[in-house]
Amino acid sequence: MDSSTAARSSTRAIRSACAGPSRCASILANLTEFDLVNSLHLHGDFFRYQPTGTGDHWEYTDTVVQCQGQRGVLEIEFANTGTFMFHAHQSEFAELGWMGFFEVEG
Ligand SMILES: [Cu+2]
Repeated sequence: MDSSTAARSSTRAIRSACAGPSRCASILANLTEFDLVNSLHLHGDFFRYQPTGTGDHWEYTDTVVQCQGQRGVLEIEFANTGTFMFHAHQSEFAELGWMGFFEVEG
């Protein structure tokens, strides 16, 4: 899979269907085969990120960069309702459509 393949499956809105109305946790993994590095950037809020999903180290950020096969746990606790864009932070991937939206409902 490359970024354009990943993009085709990522342009849909993701509704917050997690435990609370504004908190989402998921595994973020770079499973692209031909792109050495990929990233995720969130607009309008920050999130907690735990590299590899192990240990006690958490980052508080709005951007994560992952090499091939890298993964981590991502927790977003939205402070507000609304539509929040996320996209790859490489312009060429975003231009291919690697972007989507979290629809956060109250
Ligand atoms: Cu942006």
